[in-house]
Amino acid sequence: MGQRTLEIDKSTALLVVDVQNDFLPHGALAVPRGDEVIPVINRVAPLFQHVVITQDWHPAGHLSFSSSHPGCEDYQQINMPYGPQCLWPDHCVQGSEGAELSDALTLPHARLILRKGIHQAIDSYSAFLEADRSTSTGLLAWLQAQGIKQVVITGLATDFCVAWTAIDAAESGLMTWVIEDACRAIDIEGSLHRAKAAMQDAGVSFLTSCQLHQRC
Ligand code: VGL
Ligand code: ZN
Repeated sequence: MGQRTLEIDKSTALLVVDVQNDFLPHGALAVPRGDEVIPVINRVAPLFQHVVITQDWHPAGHLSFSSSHPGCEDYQQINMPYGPQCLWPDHCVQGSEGAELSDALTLPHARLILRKGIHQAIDSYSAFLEADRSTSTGLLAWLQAQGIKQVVITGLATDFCVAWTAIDAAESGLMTWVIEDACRAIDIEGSLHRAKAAMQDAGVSFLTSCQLHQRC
């Protein structure tokens, strides 16, 4: 089986997914060891001409919050009109400190900060398509307008926003890579294992940051 190698060129974009205070240690929806992705992302970002940052950005009272469903608990699954939805602690509320990007990120050349999950009644793990699977964020059109054909994905969380973003990218025809050591997972009830299998099925490729630097 031929191992693909990543060549970073002007048609390649780095996506930095949801590296926000609420997903970091002590945050409202802390991803275990989520802070460890930051130095890796800071190290690889200068290799890319195009950098896009995403930001989970929910209105207060968002329907993905368990607090919006009396009697429900965090991490419980409920049925929404668009399908199953995991309920989360309140997180990444628009304008809150928890919703801010980590100030330890150094990405001065990033060109686009895309906010997602902005509709009260629709979640959006993916940076491309919201959870109703039909509302577009506009990211694909933006990338296409820049001539982007390949995306390299980093950030939080591997099993939710990174995975859904990677799967939608691959299914949109973009060559899609995930830098494994630049991501960390929430991992509830086998979610990481399922997400990795789904990414593989969609044709997503995996690599490590040291392969990318060609120093290992
Ligand atoms: C995320 C759960 C809820 C993520 C966002 O960024 O992976 N996970 N909202
Ligand atoms: Zn969210």
